[in-house]
Amino acid sequence: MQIKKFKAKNFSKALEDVKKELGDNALILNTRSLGDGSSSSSANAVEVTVAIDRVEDKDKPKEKFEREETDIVLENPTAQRQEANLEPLAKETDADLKSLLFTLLSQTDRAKALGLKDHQIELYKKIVDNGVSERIAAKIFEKINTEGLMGKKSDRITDNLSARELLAKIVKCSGPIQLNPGYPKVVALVGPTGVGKTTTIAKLAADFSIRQKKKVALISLDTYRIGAADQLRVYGDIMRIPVEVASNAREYRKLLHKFSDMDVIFVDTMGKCHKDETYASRLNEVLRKSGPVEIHLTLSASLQERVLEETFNQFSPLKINKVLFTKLDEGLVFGTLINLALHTQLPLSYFTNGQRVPEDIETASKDKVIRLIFNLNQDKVGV
Ligand SMILES: Nc1nc2c(ncn2[C@@H]2O[C@H](COP(=O)(O)OP(=O)(O)O)[C@@H](O)[C@H]2O)c(=O)[nH]1
Ligand SMILES: [Mg+2]
Repeated sequence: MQIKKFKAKNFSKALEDVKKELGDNALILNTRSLGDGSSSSSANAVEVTVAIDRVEDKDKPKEKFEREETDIVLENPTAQRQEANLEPLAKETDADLKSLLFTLLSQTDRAKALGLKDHQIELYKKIVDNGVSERIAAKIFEKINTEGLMGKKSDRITDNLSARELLAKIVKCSGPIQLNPGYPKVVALVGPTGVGKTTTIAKLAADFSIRQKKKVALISLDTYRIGAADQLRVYGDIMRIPVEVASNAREYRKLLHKFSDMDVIFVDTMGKCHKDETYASRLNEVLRKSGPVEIHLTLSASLQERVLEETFNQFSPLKINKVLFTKLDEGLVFGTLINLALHTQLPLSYFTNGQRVPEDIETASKDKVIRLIFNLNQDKVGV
């Protein structure tokens, strides 16, 4: 790989020179103005630095500049999972350097280097600024540009719709909790302290008991004996539904037996410290080994992606079934929902978006995720 500088009167002339000499495959690393930028200051007022594979005879066909490839196969969940560990596909020594340079570029230059058309760069930025990983965004545009989605030509509106469609494919939603015929459905919420598990259980319990007229019981699994079940008791008293506390597997199984004529049993969990590495496996002992249970990992949309991934990893000994996102009202970026969906390969169950019990909860939907990422409000369907 070589680095080459081009000086010219202005950027468009410099880019014209780059294109003339190196074709479309040069990667713009940097641009800067020389002198004070006034037209009279210097004949060569700007400088554009580019990276190229090697200087070629311009009449020869140019080799394609290899950029960091991001091959998320959107239709294939197994492949998605594998690709989640993004390894730069360094086929040759040069590739390492290229990928390093690629990460040093500005977001716009990276978008350009990915071959995005001008009207796509704005859309790319919008998606990435809202937290969708660049790896996913790059793959989306690669698909748009290679497959001509929807059989239409690429323009701002078509590409916007295609991007939404492709992003939506990554997210899976489970729909509301399905009850069992004739025996209780057991649903446990696990997750870090403070994400909103107890509040969410109160919302769900209200929905099933008051709106759907089902028989609901609540169990607080207080394995640390810290007496934190009071909050749940208050909700139980208001809704007139039974609340019990279990401190160990034996007590928990007794309660499951006691509530065997219920339609649904919600299990609230609490842990003093989720850094405790044995926590998830201890919960597993109690929850999984006591009969069928649907475990919803409860995560707050206001947490950073790194924390969300770490939490998911910490809780994965539990064999989580679904992910429930709380505090959407406090989230700043929502691309994390897509990134995490790809990382975990788990369906989303519910979203909560406020502290009000029972109102602030809804069944998770792809549509909502896309509206959040594209900043579209409820009834605005345009682009
Ligand atoms: N803004 C907002 N706050 C929430 C939401 N859900 C729960 N909370 C608040 O988060 C705090 C912790 O909730 P709690 O249910 O006790 O969390 P837990 O420790 O996971 O059981 C409380 O102040 C709740 O009112 C939500 O969707 N949005
Ligand atoms: Mg709680």
